[in-house]
Amino acid sequence: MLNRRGLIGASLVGSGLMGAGAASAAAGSAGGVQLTRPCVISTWDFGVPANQAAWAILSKGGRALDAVEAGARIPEQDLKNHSVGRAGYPDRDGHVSLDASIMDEQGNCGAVAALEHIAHPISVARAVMEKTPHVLLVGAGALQFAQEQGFPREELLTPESRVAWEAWKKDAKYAPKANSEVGDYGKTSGQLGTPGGKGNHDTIGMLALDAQGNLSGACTTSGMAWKLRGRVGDSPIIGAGLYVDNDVGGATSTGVGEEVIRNVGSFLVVELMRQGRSPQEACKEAVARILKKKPAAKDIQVGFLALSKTGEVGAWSIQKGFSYALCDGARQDRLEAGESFW
Ligand code: SD4
Repeated sequence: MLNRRGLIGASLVGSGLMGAGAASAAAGSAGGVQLTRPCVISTWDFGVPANQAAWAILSKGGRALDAVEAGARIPEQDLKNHSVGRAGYPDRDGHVSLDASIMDEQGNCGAVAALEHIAHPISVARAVMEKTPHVLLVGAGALQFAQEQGFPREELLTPESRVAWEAWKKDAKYAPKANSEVGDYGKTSGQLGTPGGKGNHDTIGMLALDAQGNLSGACTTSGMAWKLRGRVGDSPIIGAGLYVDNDVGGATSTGVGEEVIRNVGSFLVVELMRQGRSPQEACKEAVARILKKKPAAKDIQVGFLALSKTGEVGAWSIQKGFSYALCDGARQDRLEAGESFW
C-alpha cells in the first residue's frame, strides 16, 4: 500500500490549489495537521469559502454549531456546485433530492433525507434537531415540515443541471447504476471528472471547534448523481456521514455513501479516536475496514475527515485526490491533500 501524501501535496502546490505556506503546516502525531482553537475544517475545495463563512462566526467567539450551519450553506447556494444544494445533479428521474445532517456539542442531532425543493437542507436539519422530538425526516414529510417552518419551496433543477441530466439519459438508457463513481468515473462521457475530484459528486462535511472548546459538525449533499429516486446516502445518517462526540472529536465522510453506511464510518472514526488513535490513524483504519470487508471497493472513492477535541486533523481516502480545507487563526483559505491508499 502506498502513502502518497508527498506526491499529492506536491501536485496541489504545483496546481496552485494549496495555500501559501501549506507545505510547512505543523504536523501533529501520526501525520495530522495540528490546528489551534477556534478552527474549522471541511471536505473538498469548496470547503475554502465555506470555512470563511464559518470563520466569521468562530473568530468572534461564536458557537461551533452556528459556524458549521453558516459554512454548509455556502456550497448549498452555489449554482456552480452540482453536488450540494440548489443546482445539484438530479436523480434518474430529474428530481433534485438532498440529504443533510447536523450535530452539536451535546450530542443533539437532526437530519433530512430525500428532501426536494428546499435550497438549504442543512438549516432544515437544524430545525429538525431543535424544534422536533425526532432526528430524521424524509421525503414528503421533510418538505412539509420545512414549509411549515417557513422555508420557501423552490425549483432546484437549474438549466445547466437539466442539460447534464438530459445528456446522461441519452446513453444511460434509464438503467439504474449503483453509483456514478464506479467504472471510469465519467472519463469516457467527460461528465463527471476524476474520482472524488472537482466536478464529481462530492459532499461538504464540516467540523468546527469553537473558542469555548465545543465541537459541532454538518454534512450536506445532493448525493449520487442520477441515483434511483428515493436513494439516501450516508450524509443524513448519524454515525455514517457525520458523528460528533464533544469528549473526543468529530468525523465526516464523502464518497460512495453505501460503503460508509455499511461500516458506520464516522462513528467508527470517533470511536477509534476515543481508544487512542490519532484522527489520521482513525481515518486510515476506517478506510482500511471498508477495503478489508469489500476489496472491490478499491475502485470507488470514500474519504474521511476528522477533528479531535484538541484541534488535530485527520484525512484519509481510498483514492488520491481527496482534498480538504482548513482554517484557524494562523491558517486561512488553505487547501490540503488527504492521504490515500491509491
Ligand atoms: C452520498 N456521500 O450520497 C454522498 C456523496 C458523495 O462524493 O460524497 N460523493 O453517498
